[in-house]
Amino acid sequence: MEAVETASRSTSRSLRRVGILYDERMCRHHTPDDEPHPENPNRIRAIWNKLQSAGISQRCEVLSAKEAEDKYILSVHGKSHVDLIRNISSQQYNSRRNRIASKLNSIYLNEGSSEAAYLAAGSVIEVAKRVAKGELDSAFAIVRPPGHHAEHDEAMGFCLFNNVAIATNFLLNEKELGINKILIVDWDVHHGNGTQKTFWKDPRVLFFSVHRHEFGSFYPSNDDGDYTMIGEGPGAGYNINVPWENGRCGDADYLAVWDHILIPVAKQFNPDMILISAGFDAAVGDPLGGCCVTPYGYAMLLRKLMDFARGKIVLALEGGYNLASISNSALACMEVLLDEKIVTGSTEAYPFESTWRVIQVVRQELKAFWSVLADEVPTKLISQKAPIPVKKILISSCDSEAEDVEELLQEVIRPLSTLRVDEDCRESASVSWRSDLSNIDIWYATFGSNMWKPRFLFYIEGGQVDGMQKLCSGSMDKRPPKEILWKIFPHRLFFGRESTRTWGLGGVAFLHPESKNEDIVHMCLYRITLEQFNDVLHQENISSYDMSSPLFDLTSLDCVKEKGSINLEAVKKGWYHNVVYLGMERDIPILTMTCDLSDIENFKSGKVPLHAPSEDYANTLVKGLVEGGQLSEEEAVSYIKEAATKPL
Ligand code: X5A
Ligand code: ZN
Repeated sequence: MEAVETASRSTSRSLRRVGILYDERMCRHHTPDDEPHPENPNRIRAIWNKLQSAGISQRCEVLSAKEAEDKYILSVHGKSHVDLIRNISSQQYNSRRNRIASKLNSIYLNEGSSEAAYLAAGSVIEVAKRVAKGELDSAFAIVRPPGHHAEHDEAMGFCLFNNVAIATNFLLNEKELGINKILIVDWDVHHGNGTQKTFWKDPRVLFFSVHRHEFGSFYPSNDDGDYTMIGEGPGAGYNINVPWENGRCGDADYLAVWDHILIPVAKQFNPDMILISAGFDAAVGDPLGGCCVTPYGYAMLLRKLMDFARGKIVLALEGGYNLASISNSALACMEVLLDEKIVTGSTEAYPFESTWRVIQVVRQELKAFWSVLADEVPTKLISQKAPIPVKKILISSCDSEAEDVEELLQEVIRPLSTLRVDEDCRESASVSWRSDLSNIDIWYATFGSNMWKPRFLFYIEGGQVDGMQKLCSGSMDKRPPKEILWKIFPHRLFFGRESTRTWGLGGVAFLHPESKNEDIVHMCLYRITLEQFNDVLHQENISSYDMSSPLFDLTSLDCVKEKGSINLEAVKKGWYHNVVYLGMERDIPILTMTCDLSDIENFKSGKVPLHAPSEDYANTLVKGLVEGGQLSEEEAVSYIKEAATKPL
């Protein structure tokens, strides 16, 4: 029976047996109120749909997820962590879940999180086992939540269990599988801190991670991902970090690292199996990554690894937040696993000078352990470099680029013309209103934490500033404000509401929408486009509104000039849904966003509490005011204090 069935299928199936695992149950992990979040269920749905419509899944063995057994998870995580993740979705945690999540770094939890976490870990075990046994040649596990940031006792960076680390230990511990040496390649744009720590002293596992680092300022924002972190004791030399100094790295940079570090070392290490922490957030168009690896680039990176471990390769999804980019990248990888398209060619662009510098320091650091790294990289090669990125590095943890995705794609030759990022990675529905409103400038007048410029820039560029719990998606148009101006207005500043996700306990700033002569408020005005203003409004008033049409358009602008303020129905639950007109400055309207008059009544009656700001929040306001040059630190502190204590 079995033989007959296999034979009849083999016409459509690939000669190579490739496994693919997808399971809808992993979509049940999502934000509690379905607030928008980059790590959302649509990521794996998008990949799965793409692979189905491209006819890929039909040529693969399709597997469904299995929950990991605790004993396997415990090979990586502590008991208390496993207990927490197992129980977090149970009823008795209903009231505590959000509080627990808010204490963790970049984590949300809901009633589907436990099951998804167990399934993600179990799925990577499942495909890895089948590849190890030879039932499959290679496989891709389309899992979430991702895993590589999760540490022994800590969920972080959208990760609950470290899926790849758990599967790696599983393979090593099942002795009869005959897998004694494993190469983990982590090409997610973030450092795989959890995986690194798991195998820090373990020479059976060669952990290789290439990631944005920017001298410790890119997430997870510490020195763990530095090139000096090479492992310890018997594991010394078996941990290799390639830390980018800047964003915008693309195919040429990654390929140079492959050719001059990873591939030679892989040859010498000679792994029995390769696991790839396959995040696609270094892909062109990713909102968090700010890099520009094309699907063709990913195909090349994978192709070069297929020559090792007799092609026994498992890919496990990690990050990747642009649905079109991750789908196309995953498709390109699947075509490599199926070995049906020949991937050749070269990229036209050169690596950055910084890339060659990083390659050299990594080789220097590790040459005592890997003789293949001993030689100097030929000067002739190093002289082939792209200009240094022009954009200066702020405190930024995100560097999403000003250029358009299409423009970036022009930089590389794409031999596989079908494998390109669709135009609609700029989000399909929203089109014409954006170009219309992108030509209109307004002054966005800020009175809260947005007065501090680095903070405000995250609403434009995306990412999150240190100490901020919430991640900003940024604006679609990432051009910085054209001008900044400070001004005083006759309005009342006050603080209300009990706590926020971003700042914890304490009130946040509001502006009384009506003016009064005895009041003054210091405001920082940013000249941005009306399109950007819409994206800021959206981020300040988190809701499920999809931005297929603008929140505030030209008609609203006319209306607000006439009436003084306008309430935005689409985001009426947001705290800053009232747009207030503050006059003109050099023929450009000044707008701000705050609560509406009915909220003022509720604050006055005590129905909604007035509340002094937290220290962190107040400090951010002071920082903004002082950097803006309007007030001395002392004056700023007392200005905030007065606003926080004077009755409404
Ligand atoms: C798996 C992954 C990113 C976390 C970023 C938090 N995590 N700001 O890509
Ligand atoms: Zn990532």
